[in-house]
Amino acid sequence: MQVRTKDQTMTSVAIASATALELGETAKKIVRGAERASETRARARAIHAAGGIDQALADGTLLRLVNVSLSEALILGLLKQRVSTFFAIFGHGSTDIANVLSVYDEEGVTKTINCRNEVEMAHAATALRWTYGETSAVITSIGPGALQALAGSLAAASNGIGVYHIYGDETTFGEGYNMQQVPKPQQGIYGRIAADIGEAYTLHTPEALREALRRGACRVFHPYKSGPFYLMLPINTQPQVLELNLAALPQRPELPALAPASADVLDQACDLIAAHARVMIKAGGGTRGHDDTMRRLANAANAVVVLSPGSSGVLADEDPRNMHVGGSKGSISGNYAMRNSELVIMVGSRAVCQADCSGIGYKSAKHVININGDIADVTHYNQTTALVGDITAVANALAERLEARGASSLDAAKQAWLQACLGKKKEWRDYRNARFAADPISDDVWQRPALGQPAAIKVVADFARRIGAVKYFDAGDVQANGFQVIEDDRSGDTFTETGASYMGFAASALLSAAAAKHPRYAIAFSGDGSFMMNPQILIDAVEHGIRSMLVIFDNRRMAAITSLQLAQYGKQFRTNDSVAVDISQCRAGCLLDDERHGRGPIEHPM
Ligand SMILES: Cc1ncc(C[n+]2csc(CCOP(=O)(O)OP(=O)(O)O)c2C)c(N)n1
Ligand SMILES: [Mg+2]
Repeated sequence: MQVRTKDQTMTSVAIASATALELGETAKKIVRGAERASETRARARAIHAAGGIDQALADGTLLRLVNVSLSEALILGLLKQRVSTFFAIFGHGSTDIANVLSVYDEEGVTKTINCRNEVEMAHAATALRWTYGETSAVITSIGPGALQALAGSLAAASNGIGVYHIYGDETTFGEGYNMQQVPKPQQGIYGRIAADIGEAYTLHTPEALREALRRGACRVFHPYKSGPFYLMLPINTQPQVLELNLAALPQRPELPALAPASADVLDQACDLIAAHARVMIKAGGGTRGHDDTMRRLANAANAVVVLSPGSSGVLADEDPRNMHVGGSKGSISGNYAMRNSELVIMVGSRAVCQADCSGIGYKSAKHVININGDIADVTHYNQTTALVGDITAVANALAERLEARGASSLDAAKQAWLQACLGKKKEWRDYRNARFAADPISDDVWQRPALGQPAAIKVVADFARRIGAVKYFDAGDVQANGFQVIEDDRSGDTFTETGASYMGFAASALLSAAAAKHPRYAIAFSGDGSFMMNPQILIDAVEHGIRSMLVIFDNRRMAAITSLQLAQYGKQFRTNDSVAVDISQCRAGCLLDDERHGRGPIEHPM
């Protein structure tokens, strides 16, 4: 038997009383936690019942002054900007915000979509805004999850798509580098990396939320230069309670369309158009959605139009003024127009690879008229008449003045230019048709005849057109062949991620349908290499009941790079696969999903 010393006894008593005290504290915390949870639920119910946070504030069911955790305040702030969809993979860096979302989801105010890969969900959020105009937020943990989402957000940054990214972050206590921090004695490294890709704000203090969301709104809802905004959410500040005036949370900015205040610059542009016979319009990615105005401007200026991969459909495929895409992977007609035009009207284009870095474009150009909202982009070329502002506002004003002027002395020469371009368009058509009609070629990999990729893409693109499906294109040859093959009659039917050319975008983009209010039937066009980057969609599609199609153009190699290697160095190196994968077996997941939702199997085009 062991006899206790006095010290030991005292220690035990001390421990016993401390434990009793702690238990009391814990009990109080539990009661406070329960109270807070029920207040959270009451707020969520009020918002749901009123049909939105502004309505609940207006009818008084939601108090203006509330005491809430930073995590809940952030959700309320995003709701104020009409952001209620979250693509999430939670971790120890984001369980507090997850806990709040669980209540708001249950009350039908938010929708949180759990995903299997952060790159995939970043793409889904990008596709949601791009396709449907619906803004969402991506939520990750700290460290690897955040870095994966950050990598994926390059697609949003490159294509100018507004998305919120919320990452768990290191505590503001500065305890030294913890697990999943970058192991260096330096502050806020993740926030700094994110700020280099877009704009970032670290919520070091709960009260800073208002400023963070004001900056976020300006970036995410910027009228022509939107992009990802990163909110770094330290683990320790998430549960901190702040007093918040809900009415003061920044709203989504509503900005009027801008155009030059003086008509002089428009008259200068009209004079230039009248004085040149060979006029072309370069319709960049920014012209998406400005279809009517661009068609009007093309007619008024008696010009031909060269498209970017991102602006397919801005002019209808058959429109005689549509010369299709130009650049290094451009069309015969698009490149002819780019090489021979004397006056270039740039619209919503930032003059990158498919615009002119290929060296194909603008060898004969004497002057540029540039329509763009961004001062750096609008002044990209020398000899520019800069029409700064919103595309529809500016292009309509220009078209109106051109229409009022009527006939130009160069009309016959302008007509001859149009006819020359049309001749090239016919050449391009014939060139494409020959490839569409070509017999299957014998294929070493498959050991049997196989359809060439342009012909195969055409089959699927025609099917998409017939059923009105939205098309997503992945990187590689599939992408380049894709934007040469498709024949859209309006913008918004094709999304080809040419900004970053991120392998895995197309398959991941299908996940956007899980969040969209009115999802369209979607088809992802992916190469085998691209699909292997993000196969998670096969499970996420089943989990979230997505009805869509993933078509894999399987040449068992990363062909775009193989052909570059062959062209540059005469031999391929490590860009082909030796593993035979029967990708068709993956369809089981989709069929299972169809059965689960009581729908018939999807028509299969190939
Ligand atoms: C995530 C990512 N990694 C690497 C690249 C570089 N890259 C561009 S296209 C390509 C090959 C694409 O192969 P696949 O999807 O099979 O299409 P294919 O060219 O064979 O039609 C690669 C490796 C990229 N764009 N994105
Ligand atoms: Mg391939």
